[in-house]
Amino acid sequence: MATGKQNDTTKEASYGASDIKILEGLEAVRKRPGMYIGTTSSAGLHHLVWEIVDNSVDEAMAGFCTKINVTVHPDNSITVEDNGRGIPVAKHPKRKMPTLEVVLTILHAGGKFDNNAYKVSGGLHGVGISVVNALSKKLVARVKRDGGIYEMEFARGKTTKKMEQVGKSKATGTTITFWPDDTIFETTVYDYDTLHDRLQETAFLNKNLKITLTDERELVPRTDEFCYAGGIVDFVKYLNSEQKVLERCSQPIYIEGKSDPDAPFTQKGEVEVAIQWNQGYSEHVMSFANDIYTEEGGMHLEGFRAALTKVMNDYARSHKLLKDKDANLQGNDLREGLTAIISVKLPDPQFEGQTKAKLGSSYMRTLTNKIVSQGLSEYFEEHPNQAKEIFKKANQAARGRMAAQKARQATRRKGLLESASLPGKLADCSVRDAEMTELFIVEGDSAGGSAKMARDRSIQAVLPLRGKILNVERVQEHRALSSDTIQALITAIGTGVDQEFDLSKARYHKIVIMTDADVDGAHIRILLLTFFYRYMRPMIDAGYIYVAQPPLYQLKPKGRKGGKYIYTDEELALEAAKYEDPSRYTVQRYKGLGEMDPEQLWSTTMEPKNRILLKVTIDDAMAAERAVADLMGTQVEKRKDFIQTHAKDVRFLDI
Ligand code: 0RA
Repeated sequence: MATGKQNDTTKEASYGASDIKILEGLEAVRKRPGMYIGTTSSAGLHHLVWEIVDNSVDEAMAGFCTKINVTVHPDNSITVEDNGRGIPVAKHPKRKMPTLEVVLTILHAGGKFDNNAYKVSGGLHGVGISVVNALSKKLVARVKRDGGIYEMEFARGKTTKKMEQVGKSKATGTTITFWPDDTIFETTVYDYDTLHDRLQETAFLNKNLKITLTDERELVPRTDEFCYAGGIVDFVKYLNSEQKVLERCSQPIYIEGKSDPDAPFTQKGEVEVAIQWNQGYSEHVMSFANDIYTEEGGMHLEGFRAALTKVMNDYARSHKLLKDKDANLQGNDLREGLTAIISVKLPDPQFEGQTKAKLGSSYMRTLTNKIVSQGLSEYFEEHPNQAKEIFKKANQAARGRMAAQKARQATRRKGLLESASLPGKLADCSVRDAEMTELFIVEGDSAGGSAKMARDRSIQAVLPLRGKILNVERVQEHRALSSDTIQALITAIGTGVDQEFDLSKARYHKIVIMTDADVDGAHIRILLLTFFYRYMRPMIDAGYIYVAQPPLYQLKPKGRKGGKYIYTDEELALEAAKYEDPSRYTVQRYKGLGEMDPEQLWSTTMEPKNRILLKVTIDDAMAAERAVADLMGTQVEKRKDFIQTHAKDVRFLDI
């Protein structure tokens, strides 16, 4: 085990507490992978790719790299190739081995030896590429640098082939191929969409950086190429691509700025913001620090919001654009239909919060506020026509807010949002302990009838919904809340919504969405999920929302009673293959819950010991927000299309 620091540059000093890790070898990583990559699940498997790519992106941020290629090979090994400077190959002054070997075999030596101002891997992720090496059953590194091509191989963090020169080249760059260790990871199968979305996001955040993703596991390899000359402006356009934007505002507002040139290291930073309003009602603001998605927001987001509210109220007042001269527009009014990306860079970002996804560096609030305030006032002064349209929307939002407040007060007076008067349609259960009880939300009266007969009435309640529920993304809050179906839902659940939401008042700890396995069922499910996402998000966070899985088929052997329930098409193929001869069995397809008798519905879908429930979690906020917008936005045709083609696919809420 090494003592003291791995290298003696000043940069390492800023790692502070994490210096302790330097004392450990790669064995520690293999013993406790979770400490280094969070988890050994699929998320951890993908983390290996981010770790390498982040290093390549650092090269790009420092101005040395323009291209990153990521390839998934048929055996789920991964190659990441970049045209950066290449990992140094010269002998390391302290360690008497090639620097390449140091970087790959010694923990935390991944931190660059130079002084790039901003690093992706400088923050919470930056465990170093040695961690990828430790968790790979094999890794091959190939470096072009100093006129040569060099290669070196490892297995589970140990050198298996010393570095050797294998050719000559005037180019520079690094190519890492690794085979994740299947004795460590729960799965070694890479998910294309996960790689796609993250790499696309990285490309948006790094203007003109060209990233390609190739999947060689397909018969015909699939390739996607991401390169955005507009950077985060293109990101905002992309997020709004399924929405109608304000008519005169087809070009997002772009603002950038940086700290004073003489600011000390601890106060340095750059801020980039892109803003565009659409005609919808929800807010889609995403913030990043050094390319890391700050899901919990933080100082940069606070600075942005404060600037937006202040500048817009000042402008509106001085240009007589306020409907009510005395009342300010509230932040919420200004952010209705707002899509924005806030991307900041800083040398030593501090992350805090539950998932370390909140930027804590407080000077970034002041800096972001200052830069956004200046940029936004300039924009409004120079674009009075756009300003008029934006403020018209904000005034409408303010009016909607006041109407919603009235509607809520009225409903509260009627006691509708309280659990006092439960909806007539609800067949409640007898047990009152919410931890034990379940509410089945069922599509249609007939399936509702079956479910009521089938259920265990002590702990299972049933709420049939008539017809489609309102698309809450497309209407303002006061309309959503005055819909009968939605009121029934809110009342039955008991928590209230929005500011009044109170998780402890939930009348059931399992809310089970049970819809038909067809396009209409999928549509209703998506609408319900959108409702929960917008108005009762803590229910999702608490793990209270589920989707039932009714069987799609029943396969019956000829001449025998009973049969096997089948839940997926893959399973059907597997089961049918056991018979070979199609004349020996029949397949019944269940199109709707109503086709099952109560006994069948109970044993296949509702009975706790047999059923399959899928828990709804929000894993990827970007995918969720985007899918909700895609599906629920103002463009009806696209929505129909999407629902037809993705009828069974509700992965956007990572079910
Ligand atoms: C150590 C030092 C330098 C660059 C790198 C590592 C480096 C690592 C990776 C991982 C993937 N691609 C990479 N590219 C570069 C600085 C090199 C210099 O000062 O010339």
